[in-house]
Amino acid sequence: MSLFLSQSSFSSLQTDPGKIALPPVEVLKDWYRQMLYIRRFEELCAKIYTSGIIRGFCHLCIGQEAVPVSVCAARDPKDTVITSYRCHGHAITCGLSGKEVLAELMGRQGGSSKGKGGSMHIFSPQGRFYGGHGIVGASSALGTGMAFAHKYKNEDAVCCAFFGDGAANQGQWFESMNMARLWKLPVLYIVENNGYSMGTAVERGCAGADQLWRRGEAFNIPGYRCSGDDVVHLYTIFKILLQEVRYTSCPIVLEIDTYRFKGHSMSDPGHYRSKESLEQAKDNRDPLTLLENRLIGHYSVSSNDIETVQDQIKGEIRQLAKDSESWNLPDLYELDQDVWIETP
Ligand SMILES: Cc1ncc(C[n+]2csc(CCOP(=O)(O)OP(=O)(O)O)c2C)c(N)n1
Ligand SMILES: [Mg+2]
Repeated sequence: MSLFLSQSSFSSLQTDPGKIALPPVEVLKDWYRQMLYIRRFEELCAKIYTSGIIRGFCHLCIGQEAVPVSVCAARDPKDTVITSYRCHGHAITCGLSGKEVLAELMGRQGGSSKGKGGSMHIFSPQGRFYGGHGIVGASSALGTGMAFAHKYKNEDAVCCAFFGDGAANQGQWFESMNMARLWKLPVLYIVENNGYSMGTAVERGCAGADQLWRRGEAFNIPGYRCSGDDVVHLYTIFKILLQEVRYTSCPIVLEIDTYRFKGHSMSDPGHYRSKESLEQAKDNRDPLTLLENRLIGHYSVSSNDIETVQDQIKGEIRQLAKDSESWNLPDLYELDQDVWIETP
């Protein structure tokens, strides 16, 4: 295994996946199903939020669905995932059900954190998913600690630590990179560059905005950049980079160029970007449309087949919405459970 993949090999990988065998059409259809589920699920979250039943924060990943689906398709089951508050997609692809995520958002029993954490605190130790964190950049430092644990316990696992372009300015990431390279920790740092940190465009908030992938260079950490719209393309990249991190036990930075179609959170009116630029992105960069076209164009999947998947998901989400009306609030005794209370 190389230490490390050269930029030219990486670039050729982007046009020709080479040694990574592409999965069969049934697997690609399943990725389509997963991305569509996340999209419809989050549209439901938006609706329930607007009705006042989901309180607090709610950050949607609509437009970025290819990222969580591809990483979970490419990872080894023992690899861990940690991310920011924009976490519903990652939670679902790591194995949490729609009910466990939605009930958490609604503060109901059956939520992954017993309905006491909300949208930003979703966990699944069984799915090797460690949140869901509201502190910008926290996932870079916590992910480094998780990679330390993997190495210390000889688990042969890689930690996939996701965070945003805004978080890439956080000092804790730089301290983490120093330790990760020094101690040779198996962590893949993934900057999900969706163009904005709240309402601040990446060019306005980040020095060297077009080179976030190079921010590890001072620590001798290699970095790569790729587009995040095509789930198949992203899968091949995750496969290769996870292998590299696993066999070299050294960190790597991957910057993914993606785009969110909704506001930063539900309360964002989105005045910082024009309607035209948003519509253009929806027309040209939608991961669902890209995969749909690939399935129809290259794999001879019929439009009827696609419609069947769409109808199934619609039915599942409709049922979830109906079920959610009967979910109960946590019992009162839960109030002081799982909470650290200092006694004198
Ligand atoms: C340490 C810290 N500083 C500021 C905030 C407020 N804040 C919440 S989200 C956000 C923007 C982060 O943007 P980015 O990292 O690009 O992630 P995105 O929301 O685009 O996924 C900020 C500044 C916070 N939660 N934590
Ligand atoms: Mg961002």
